Amino acid sequence: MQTHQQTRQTIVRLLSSMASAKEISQYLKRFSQLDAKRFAVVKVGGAVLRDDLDALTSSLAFLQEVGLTPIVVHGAGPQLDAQLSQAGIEKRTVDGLRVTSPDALAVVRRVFQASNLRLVEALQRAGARATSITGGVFEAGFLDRDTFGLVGRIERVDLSPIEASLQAGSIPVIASLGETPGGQILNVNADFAANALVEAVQPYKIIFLTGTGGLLDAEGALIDSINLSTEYEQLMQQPWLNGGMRLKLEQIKTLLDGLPLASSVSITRPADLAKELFTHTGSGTLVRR
Ligand code: X2W
Repeated sequence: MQTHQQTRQTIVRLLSSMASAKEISQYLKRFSQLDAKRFAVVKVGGAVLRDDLDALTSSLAFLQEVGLTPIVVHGAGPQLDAQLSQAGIEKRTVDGLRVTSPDALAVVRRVFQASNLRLVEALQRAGARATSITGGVFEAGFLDRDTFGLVGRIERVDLSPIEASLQAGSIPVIASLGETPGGQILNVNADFAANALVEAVQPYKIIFLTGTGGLLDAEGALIDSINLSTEYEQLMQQPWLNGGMRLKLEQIKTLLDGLPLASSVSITRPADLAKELFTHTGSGTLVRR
């Protein structure tokens, strides 16, 4: 685990190796003119929490240091797979979503709490201020109870816990659990949660942090940009586009369709986040409408 000092050193080294000070300061100046409370929504996949926590906390702590406190929402897919299997609960998914029984939900809640705390504590150790938010944001209804069980579709987003955190200069770290008005907790796919947050916050930057660092083509090479208006139909027909990526691309399309034309989504890895935000060349996959 990195200390605050190590975090700063890592970031300084990273930035100086990839961009000129002039380039970075241009971006910092541009970003400082934006409303800092809606700079970015960053979705962190469970695989990133598991495999890349140091780079993740360094990158998020850096954004906070330069006054661009991100809004973070995270999943816990691989952690859930592991803990559910340990509890003897068989995995079943339909259309990429986990069918969630009452027994499974108990594990889901515990794993989300633990993953959330792990990230918050890692951020604090890296010198960042971070607030754990594991409820009170996503009001949800049942997606389709017969098919999925205790899985939610977000119907309303309450931004007040997020605003309170940002007001205090603290990174809101939000778990993708929903709750019905009647108080039933529901399992929500973290990409869905990120999309609902984006619609509510209307951030300048939408960032998905994944283990792969972007969308990969048939040969496993990074696709550095996708223009949905000309490439979407063709991409969706590719046999190599796997279920997870297909779902992600579909959701990004739905998301961007509801946002201003200039909006874009970046899919990158934690170590490349600063490069994506502060350099002309960027990193990962940039998806535009
Ligand atoms: C997801 C929630 C976790 C998630 C699940 O149970 O796996 C549903 O499928 P990642 O790591 O971002 O994939 N929920 C309903 O989305 O985590």
